[in-house]
Amino acid sequence: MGYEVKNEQLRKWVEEVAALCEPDAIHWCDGSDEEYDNLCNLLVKSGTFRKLNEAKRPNSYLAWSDPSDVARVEDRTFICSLSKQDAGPTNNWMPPKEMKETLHKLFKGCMKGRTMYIIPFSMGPLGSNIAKIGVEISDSPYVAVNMRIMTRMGKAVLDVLGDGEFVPCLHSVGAPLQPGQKDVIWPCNKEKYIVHFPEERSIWSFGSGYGGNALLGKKCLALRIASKIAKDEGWLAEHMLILGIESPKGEKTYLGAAFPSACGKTNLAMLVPPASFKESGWKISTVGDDIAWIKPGPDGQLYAINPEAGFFGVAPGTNVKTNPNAMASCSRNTIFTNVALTPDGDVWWEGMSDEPPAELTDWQGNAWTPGCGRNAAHPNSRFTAPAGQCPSIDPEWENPKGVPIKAFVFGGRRNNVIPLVYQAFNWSYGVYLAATMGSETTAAAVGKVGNVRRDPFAMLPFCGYHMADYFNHWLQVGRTNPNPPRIFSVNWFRKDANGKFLWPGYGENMRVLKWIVDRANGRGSSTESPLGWMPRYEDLDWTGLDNVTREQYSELTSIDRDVWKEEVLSHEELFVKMYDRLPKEFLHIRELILSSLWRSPEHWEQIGEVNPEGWNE
Ligand code: O2Y
Ligand code: MN
Repeated sequence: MGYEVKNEQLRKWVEEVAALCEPDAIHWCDGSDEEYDNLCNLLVKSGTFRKLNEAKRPNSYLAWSDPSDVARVEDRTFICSLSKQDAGPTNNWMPPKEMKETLHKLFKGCMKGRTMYIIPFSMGPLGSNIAKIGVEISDSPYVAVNMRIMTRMGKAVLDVLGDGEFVPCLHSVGAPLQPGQKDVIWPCNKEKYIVHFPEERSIWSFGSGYGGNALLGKKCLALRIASKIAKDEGWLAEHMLILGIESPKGEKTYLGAAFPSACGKTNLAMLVPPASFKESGWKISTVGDDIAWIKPGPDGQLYAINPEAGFFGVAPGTNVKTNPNAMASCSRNTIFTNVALTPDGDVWWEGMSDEPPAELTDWQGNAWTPGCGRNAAHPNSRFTAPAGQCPSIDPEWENPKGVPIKAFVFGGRRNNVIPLVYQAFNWSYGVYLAATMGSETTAAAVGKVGNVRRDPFAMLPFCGYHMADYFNHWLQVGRTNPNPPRIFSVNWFRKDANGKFLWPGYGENMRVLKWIVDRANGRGSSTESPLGWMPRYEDLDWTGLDNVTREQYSELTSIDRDVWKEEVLSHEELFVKMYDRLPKEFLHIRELILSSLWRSPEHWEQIGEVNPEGWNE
């Protein structure tokens, strides 16, 4: 041990794990630059890492995983609460005792021939009262170096921990080495278990070395375990980016936004405003791209921190036009996983440039040329980059108190049905809209609700307890807060009858954000729709954008009453699964939406409302 460890419980746990896993050596990570360099050199020597061209990509490395270990394994992810009911119908469950027996058998001797790394880490700025400390024990040096980027990691964490409590996170790639056996470049096991014990607040992960399965601070601790802690303690652990928006007058508004994967979450977190907005002084800043921990502050407002210190971003599709800030973030000091290698020792992925390079080595180590019919990079290939390198990083991103949240935004990927943006009438309506968000799995016919994969709050794979209890928890947060953030729904992906996107997206989303900021601060014009408050065409700032016509906007914001009746009925498919714990509010809100959809055009004339763009037809 390179330093003294005062925490008795930690020393005892490490001894127990060592006795179970039988590693050849134990390395306590100190988090220093020297240690990081040594581990990267070790990974280069073992063939897991390739050092990239220092002139093009300073201090950066490329890893190629085993083709069977490329993503999170939801079907192997378990919430082992004491009672099955507490895990709920959307999580895999096994009795904790039975699961521990299975895991003990798998972990017995699983680190033979390997070094066991003790990785102390803080989720959140060191010492923040919102932060939590975990210790990951892993037999993967790849995990140790990624954790150094993704979290605050090392000896300083143990100094803050003292003899306090930590979340034990045990990880093994599940590939012991016999004496003299040569290692493979990406050790893993075909049997995988990602297991959470929410009452005990511990995590066991076996068999995978990849991303969310192995970097246990991220999805496992910061979402699944933290969501349970948050429910017990009265705060929120959310799958949300955190964004700052500064007006030309210097007013700063922060919002949290939740999107399922493949909805442009990283792009929104690092949005570059259109030229006309930049010229008039609007600025966007990034606090976090994936996870938010949100707690009521002494003034009753909700404050959010990003518990992470790095980005584990999807590479394909990222380029200097779609996300220049992400490109700058991974320009140096970055670990790339499963992207392609250029002949001059740099990286490439689909969508990085209009023209692919003439030749590459693909993510499986094979020669690749354009038109060969294969992807050069895996679709889930990643960059692990320090958040502090992001040009749009917010000056307050490491403020231990967090940033005050004025609005929550929820979005899915829907071809039709969901309008561009609307504001929920109140907190409970907002919780309902977030609970019913989702993405189409197949293209829906025009005027039809397609196959929608509901992903409540984008938390379906990440909620560490019963999803209906989670809805109730959100309702309770609203009840106990005198002025909760305003809640909005957005849909950047609506298409016309020819299948063409109606909204330009990317930086142009700023126009919608500006309206959201005004509404969240109690300003901004809108009109009432059956779903909530919506901007009319003239309520958005169109300066510098002339290719969204009034007619297009009308289509983007229309609410087809018949389709919406179908949509509301389809909410039922999610709700029946959890009917025994479903908030009673949801049934009433559903009825209210249905009754609003039934209101006649004459009604709107009577109450003197201006028709918004098309929803009343
Ligand atoms: O495939 C993985 O292991 C990573 S998944 C991931 C990574 C970064 C941010 N979000 C996600 C996600 O699945 O939501
Ligand atoms: Mn995510």
